[in-house]
Amino acid sequence: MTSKSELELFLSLYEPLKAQIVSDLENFEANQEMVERIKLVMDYSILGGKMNRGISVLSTVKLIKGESITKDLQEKAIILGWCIEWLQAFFLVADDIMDDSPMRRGKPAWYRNDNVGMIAINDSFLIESFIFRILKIHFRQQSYYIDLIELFHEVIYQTELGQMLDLITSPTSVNLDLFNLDKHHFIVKYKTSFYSFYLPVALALLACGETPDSKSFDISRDILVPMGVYFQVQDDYLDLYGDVKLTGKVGTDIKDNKCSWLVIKALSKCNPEQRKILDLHYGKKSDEDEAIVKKLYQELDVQGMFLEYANETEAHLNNMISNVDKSEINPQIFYSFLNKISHRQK
Ligand code: GPP
Ligand code: MG
Ligand code: MG
Ligand code: MG
Repeated sequence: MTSKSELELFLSLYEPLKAQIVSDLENFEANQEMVERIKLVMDYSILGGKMNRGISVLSTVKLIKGESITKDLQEKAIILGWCIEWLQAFFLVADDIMDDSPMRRGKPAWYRNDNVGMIAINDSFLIESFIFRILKIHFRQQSYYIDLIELFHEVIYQTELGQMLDLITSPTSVNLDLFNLDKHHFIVKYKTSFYSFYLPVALALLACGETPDSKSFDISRDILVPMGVYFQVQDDYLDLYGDVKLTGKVGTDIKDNKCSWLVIKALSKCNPEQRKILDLHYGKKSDEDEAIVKKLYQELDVQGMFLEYANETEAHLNNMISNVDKSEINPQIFYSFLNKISHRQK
């Protein structure tokens, strides 16, 4: 569990960082209209999420350094955490356009607002740039500045590659033969794991003075990437079975013809008649078609298959963590990530 004071500490830097972005805009001759718009975009798209990714940089730094954490290091960890939250907002604003999603964090997706629409594409680019402005302001003098920049660029590239395969595997003309578990694995590993799970720990390690050639980065990647895959399979599950009041979003995977874990499991179990139903109704835009697919999933007990997968995967991840060499990195870091997502509802 994240202690309240840790969350409060994290939140307390939001307004100061926003103010720094705003004052940095003076260097670019931004007028008042632009400043007001940027504040609005930020508040709308950055706040209101779980903020697990952002807070976890500080929690990880604490687990690495123990009592010896300085005020300066604490602040740096929080700033890096906010950079992940900006990264997440940059991706989500764009992803909701691409996925035609109506809702995000309990509100209309940003692009759905009056006078926004496709301007949201540029807004998402701007949110990405805020990351690099903040890194420049706060980390330019650090020996690991270039490592931070390279890490963000690499993770953004990985995420975009995953997003590309997600999108080209869900064309408007449905062909379920395109889907398989290997493809799904690549998609979710790249579109989610690196930025959501590996990045917070890698940032914490850099802030604590580890160099990228240290074994701790490899150990972290080996555990956090499969954990991120599990997290995205949970997301695929919640897309259909989650409670909107908890997830804050309305699922679109069936209508969007997505290569979701659920459809792959249904395909692996269905008989020829059931396959015909899927061919006919998957990836269609109507609620009726979506309901037919959902009913078929129920017949095939896709939820049962997910539950079995979740139990097995959590056991496997726990086992991997129990084998971590404690002299290289504190395994508590990984237990803490797993605890936050274990059988999650949101
Ligand atoms: C989650 O996919 C992946 C992302 C949000 C990464 C997007 C990457 C870009 C380069 C824009 P998802 O569509 O299943 O997420 P959600 O269910 O939250 O819409
Ligand atoms: Mg989406
Ligand atoms: Mg998507
Ligand atoms: Mg999803």
